[in-house]
Amino acid sequence: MDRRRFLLAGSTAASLGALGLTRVGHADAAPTAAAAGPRPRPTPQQLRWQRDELAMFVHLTVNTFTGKEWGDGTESPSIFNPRKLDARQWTRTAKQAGFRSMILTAKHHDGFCLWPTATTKHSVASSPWKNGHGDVVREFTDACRAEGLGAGVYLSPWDRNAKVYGSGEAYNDYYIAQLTELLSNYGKIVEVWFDGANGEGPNGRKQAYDWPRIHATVRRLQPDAIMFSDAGPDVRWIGDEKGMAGETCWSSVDPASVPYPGYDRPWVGDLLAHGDPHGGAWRPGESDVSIRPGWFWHAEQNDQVRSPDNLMELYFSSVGRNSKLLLNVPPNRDGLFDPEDIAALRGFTAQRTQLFANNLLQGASVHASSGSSAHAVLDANPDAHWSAASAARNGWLEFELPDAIAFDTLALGEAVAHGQGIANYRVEYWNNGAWQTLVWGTTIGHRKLARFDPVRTRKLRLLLEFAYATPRLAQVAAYRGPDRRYGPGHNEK
Ligand code: FUL
Repeated sequence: MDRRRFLLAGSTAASLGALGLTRVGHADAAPTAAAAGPRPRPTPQQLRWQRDELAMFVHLTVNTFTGKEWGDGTESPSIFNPRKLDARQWTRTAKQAGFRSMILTAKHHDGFCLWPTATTKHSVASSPWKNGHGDVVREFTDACRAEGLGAGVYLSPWDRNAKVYGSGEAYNDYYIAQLTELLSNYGKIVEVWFDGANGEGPNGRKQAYDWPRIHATVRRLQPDAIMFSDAGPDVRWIGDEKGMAGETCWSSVDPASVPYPGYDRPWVGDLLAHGDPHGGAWRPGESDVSIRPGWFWHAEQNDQVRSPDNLMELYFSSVGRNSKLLLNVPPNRDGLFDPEDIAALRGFTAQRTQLFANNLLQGASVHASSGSSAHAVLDANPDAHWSAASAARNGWLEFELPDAIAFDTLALGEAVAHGQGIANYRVEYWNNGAWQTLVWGTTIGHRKLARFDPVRTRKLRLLLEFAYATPRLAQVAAYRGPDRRYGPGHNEK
């Protein structure tokens, strides 16, 4: 039985809402009133950000040397000495693995700054690394540019070292001064990461952050940078640190539902995972997760680096659910990525390259319910797309191949430059003289991936059962993985 259809049969209005569905009787139902207004669309910066699909996080600070995950701010800068630090090794690894940008923890919760800031002595300038003349942010941003990667910075709002933390304006001034240094002295910054973790400072006080001023500083100094936090404003946290976006995942949210970073309510995780089809703000989700159990390097975790298979799982549950994967790879005490992590990334890349090498639907004739350019969905170009007739809120695409193909993976993509509207779809394949359901799903968004036991067919169709706006598809692709699970001789359906 199709478990999700069963679920829907007994769904309450609230649970349907969480799935991004309204209680519609069948595929021809009229759009709801909410669909009538203008729907949000990405800015060019948000679109670029999502199309990158893969970004790499780099967690490095005094914790790398103490073995802690959260420093308490009392660490001596004298322990920071990543003797062989080579940011080009990080960026080469990221580039070869197909990542498009990197984000460095310029300052984590312990308050230690990886650049020689004028705001505090608690920085690399007080460390033995390069006799206090080093600047990790400089080496990192230069190395990103040398590999053609975007450079981003994480600047923890929570600071367990700054004496002014928790004092109101004085800390906001301090934080903005640090932000200003990072955004003024290191060239183009593509993403600024605001962590929602917000505890007490050294004096036991919590800080009220001046978010409007912080955001305005970023916009003024780096107008193209994407700002991340639970509450955006440009992209949102996906609500967990497991690399798992909701199976239903809208890029839109209601900004009032998560008013500030660190806003903690029981339902917030679900809201972030799923988004909101009626939300007025375009704020796609970023899935941050570490390649190891910790965010920072710990020797005892060297044998717990995720396998290439596991990284593929993460790819499917993040990028493959309309999110972006921000994968953390922490440098070791020498300031280098470990061979274990590099090997895992190589395996991950080899699997992706192999799996997505050939869209087996190339060569199919394509027919559509209405609209134009149906063939464009076979093209890898995300700007070329099929659009149904503008009043349509459902539709179908049918693919007929000259010869049967065997495949076990499907990739769908909406033309999200125009927004996200598809709420419900089904893929069927022609099997023994009848259409048979292969996949049933809710949202599509930038990219939706599905894996299943291999099937063999000459005909495939995609039924768009309900959309809040004119259905527009940029991609429909079928792939056959080098599937070790089934092996030769597996009896294909
Ligand atoms: C969390 C932090 O507390 C972790 O240490 C890590 O930086 C992660 C990416 O975000 O909120």
